Amino acid sequence: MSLTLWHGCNAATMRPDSGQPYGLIEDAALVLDGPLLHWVGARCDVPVDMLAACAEQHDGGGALVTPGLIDCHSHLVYAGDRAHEFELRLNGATYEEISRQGGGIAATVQATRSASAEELKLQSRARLQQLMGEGVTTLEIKSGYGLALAPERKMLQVARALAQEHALTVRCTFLGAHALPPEYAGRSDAYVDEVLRMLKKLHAEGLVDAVDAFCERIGFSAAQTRRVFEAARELGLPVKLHAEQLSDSGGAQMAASYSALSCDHLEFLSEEGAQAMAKAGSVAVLLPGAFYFLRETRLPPVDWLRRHGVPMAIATDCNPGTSPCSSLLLMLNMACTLLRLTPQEALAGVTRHAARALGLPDRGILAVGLRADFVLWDLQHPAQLCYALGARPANRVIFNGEER
Ligand code: DI6
Ligand code: FE
Repeated sequence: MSLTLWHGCNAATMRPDSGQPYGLIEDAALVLDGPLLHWVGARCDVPVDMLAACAEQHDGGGALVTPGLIDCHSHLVYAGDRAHEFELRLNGATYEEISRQGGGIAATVQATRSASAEELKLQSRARLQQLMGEGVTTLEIKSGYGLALAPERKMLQVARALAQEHALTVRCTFLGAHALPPEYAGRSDAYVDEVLRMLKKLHAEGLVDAVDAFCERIGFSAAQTRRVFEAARELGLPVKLHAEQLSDSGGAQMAASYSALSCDHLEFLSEEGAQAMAKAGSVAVLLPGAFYFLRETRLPPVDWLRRHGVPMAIATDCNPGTSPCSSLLLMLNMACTLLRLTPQEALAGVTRHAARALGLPDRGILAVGLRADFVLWDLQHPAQLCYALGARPANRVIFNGEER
């Protein structure tokens, strides 16, 4: 057995059971067996025979180690941007007015449909590499700017191709029920029929890891969302939901009844919704970028989520309309300043709880038997990751046991 030792570091393991804030271990050692963590603890406690079996040794130089960061909600694959719309909004137009005039999601759908796969990949790659530069090792990417079979397939294929070309894990979520495409105007139930057909085909092609929907006044009703979830259940796919972002439509309770991995946004979540999520084990994914960019004033009910023990994750929601952002570290800061999470909660939100929001129990904390995905930061304390605005602390990333 050939092992690898990483030492000379302080490890924020993010283990909830360690009794230390951030699961912190000072002067830590991590022993890797290939792509997996074989031993994690204080340097002075590494068993002597194990140390002798470590063919390779790396000195972290006093770095702070965290689990690889996980962005569990993004719409990273899209074409074009909506800076013009941003300008219109600042000149007084509302998000809903713009979308009625053919802007909004429809504008990105048009741009994404007309882009070649190569062009779409090129534009998306820049965003993906920005996330990777901040220590992201697992990323969720949703479809939902194609809204027809061929362009939805193109988006998911681009997401899979990006995963092939980079050292990170990408999970692909089918979001066919994101918006009503113009050719189905006034026929939303017929479009949901089409969503079900697309889902079956794209799943058969191996392009779908989970299913999402936008349950909202300007999206799909709870009844329509149910149909999508029923289809996902038949295929054995987990579900998640854009819920209670602009109004309370009871989406969270409904999603919880399908044991949703997560409910996301949640500014208008009711206490009953929070209780239902707790019971189902669904994660609350909070998206401070969209909250900020839309200048929302209604905060997600963090106190209820805490009280009922709903795990909270934080993600970028990277998308051209409501969160044009590819910085997960900035989201950590905003989760603290805007949503009032503690730095420890925020960091759990991009590690342990984000892993759970993706149904990936093999990562998100530094513990024996889990993946060796971790980041060595040139920092002294984990709160520094949440504190600085727009900083990108120097880091080295170990993915799947190897430095990338
Ligand atoms: N909620 C959002 O905030 C984004 N999608 C969604 O379901 C908005 C996407 C866009 O405006 O392009
Ligand atoms: Fe989103």
